[in-house]
Amino acid sequence: MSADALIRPSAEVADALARRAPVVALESTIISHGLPRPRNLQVAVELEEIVREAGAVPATIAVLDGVARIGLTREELERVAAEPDLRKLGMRDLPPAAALKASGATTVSATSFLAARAGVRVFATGGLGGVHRGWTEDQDESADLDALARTGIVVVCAGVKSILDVPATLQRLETRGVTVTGYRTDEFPGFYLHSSGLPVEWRIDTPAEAAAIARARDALGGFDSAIVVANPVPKELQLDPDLHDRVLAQALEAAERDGIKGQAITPYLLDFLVKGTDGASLEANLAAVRGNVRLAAEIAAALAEDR
Ligand code: PSU
Ligand code: MN
Repeated sequence: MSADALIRPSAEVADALARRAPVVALESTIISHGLPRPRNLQVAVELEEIVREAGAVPATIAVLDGVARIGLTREELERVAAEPDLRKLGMRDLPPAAALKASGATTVSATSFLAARAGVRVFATGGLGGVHRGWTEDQDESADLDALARTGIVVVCAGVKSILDVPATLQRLETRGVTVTGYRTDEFPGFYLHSSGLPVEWRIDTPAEAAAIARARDALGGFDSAIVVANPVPKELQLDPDLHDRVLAQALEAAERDGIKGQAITPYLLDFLVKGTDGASLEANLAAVRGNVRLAAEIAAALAEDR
């Protein structure tokens, strides 16, 4: 088995990579597990369009029948959006998925790993996974953090999901050597919220600066870690902070009562928030993702310039 047999870029993505044209990786777990149907398919298509409008090639990543696909056709996107019980694949799930010819949506950890292996340098998502509240008991820390600590990619996100223990997550990112920057902000974004209220040490104001940081990392050598570009949802599109805090408290209580743990907890909490806010959290989530995808395309273009 060779990597070429297991990681397959679409013809369009392969061509763009060969021409050194800008490519943006997109994850599929947000489609399959993070958003309600049938809106999820619409969003998946819309995100690819945003990348194209900004002059880059989208590469939505998923594993289909054991092969990691870098760039999906419309039919394949439909499959990811519609298939019930599609697996959620983190980085550690990639070997069994490949060997057993399974299919699944890829999380931030698996998507960044596969994107980097395929030569894609920029990746956009909503909010990163991280350290869960109650981590002292459950030790639940998303594999996203470890993957980002050893994958040389630029990941554009609206911070980490606000369902998490955000200060603990930022601490882990520091410990694991992941570079964190705030895009046009001095405060770390709060996913559904414009700000988490926590400071971010490096502020950048242009896609060119993000690209320059990635180049500097590569030039220094020895770094195989991600650069996080934390891009806040615009204030006018954020979820109402009071509503956020109230419904999140209910969601955490319900998860505890229902004994939800492990891989199921993130989709459970996100879904609870969508229902408990009458869809307002979904709109804020989508606004954040759209902005991240657009910015990722601009950074990919800036990185492509000097080649
Ligand atoms: N961003 C979103 N919605 C999501 C996710 C990210 O706006 O659903 C997904 C990502 O795939 C991320 C995953 O990797 O949630 C984290 O899951 P866990 O906490 O189980 O590691
Ligand atoms: Mn987890």
